Amino acid sequence: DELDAQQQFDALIDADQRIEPRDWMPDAYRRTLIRQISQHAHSEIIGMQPEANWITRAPSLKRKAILMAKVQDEAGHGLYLYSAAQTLGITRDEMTEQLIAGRARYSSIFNYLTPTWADMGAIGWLVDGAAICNQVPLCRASYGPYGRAMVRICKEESFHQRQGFEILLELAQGTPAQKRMAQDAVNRWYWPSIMMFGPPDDDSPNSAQSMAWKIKRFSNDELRSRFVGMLVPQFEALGLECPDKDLRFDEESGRWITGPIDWDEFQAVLDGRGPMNSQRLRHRREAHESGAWVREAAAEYARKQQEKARF
Ligand code: FAQ
Repeated sequence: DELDAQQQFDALIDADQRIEPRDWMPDAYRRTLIRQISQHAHSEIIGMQPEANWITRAPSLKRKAILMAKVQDEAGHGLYLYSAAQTLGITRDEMTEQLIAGRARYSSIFNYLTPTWADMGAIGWLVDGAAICNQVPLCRASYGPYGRAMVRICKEESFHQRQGFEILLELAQGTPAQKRMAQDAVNRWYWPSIMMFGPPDDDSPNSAQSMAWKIKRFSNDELRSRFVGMLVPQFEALGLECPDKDLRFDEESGRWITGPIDWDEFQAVLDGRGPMNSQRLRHRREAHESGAWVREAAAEYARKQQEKARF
């Protein structure tokens, strides 16, 4: 029977059909999805912090409203993704526990500082830009609930990217000091955003299997190359300089080749030694603890409603 089920699963994947929660799936497929989707959800939730840092200091009421909406969108993305992961048999409590205990991964990118307003522009342009490049192909991921969650998330990410680009454009066309601030933020976020795509292909243990299962559709390096290619004309439109002086288009492979990437820095951030790792986790833990009464009240309310419904 297991053999039959495996054949049916393989046939669905071959035919580019979707796997749904009630379908049989190999354990390793389930585990891989739980890993990727929960990491992705945690990234959205931790990813609220670098920008939330600027909500109270946004330079105008309009900017404040836009930034608040963006940070709320990220909370929403986290919730869809936790829900998608729950369809695979893990609970929200388990995932939260893994995150606040420091046992779960979330994107390296959210462990960097946001010292200036221009960082809000650089995050929107570069971080959301990288997120879109990586996530548009995930709309076709073989697991139904993940792919469907991605569709809406990508639409919102496009708006996020535009708002970041527009912040940078305004600064780049402002006073010399504002332009310097924009360039400085881009210099600090450029390389970390390049690293978001994950390790190089020959050092990416999960890629081959995830691509065979059609969870990932392109390799880390393919997506990274596509992303930097997209940035080139946008740097020009902004009138800012690309920090990668060695960036070039390779005719033969049809790919953009970046200068050397500091993979030691990437590894240090993954190991918890990035500039903001401990603060991000501490903040998440405190928020979880101070929200305990809300969870208790909600559970008690649900219990009372159920009791009422019984009579
Ligand atoms: N950071 O074998 P691979 C956003 C880990 S966007 C930390 O290549 P895989 C929007 C990887 O987990 C950010 N860890 O792994 C937003 C694995 O470790 P493990 C979130 C990383 O899974 C914008 C190991 O290295 N987006 O949140 C990173 O095939 C602004 C080996 O790597 C997603 O999660 C990294 N950058 O490929 C929100 C997208 N890269 O688990 C707020 C979905 C790799 O074996 C504000 N995820 N690792 O211990 C993916 O597409 C994939 O999981 C990759 C990694 C491409 C990230």
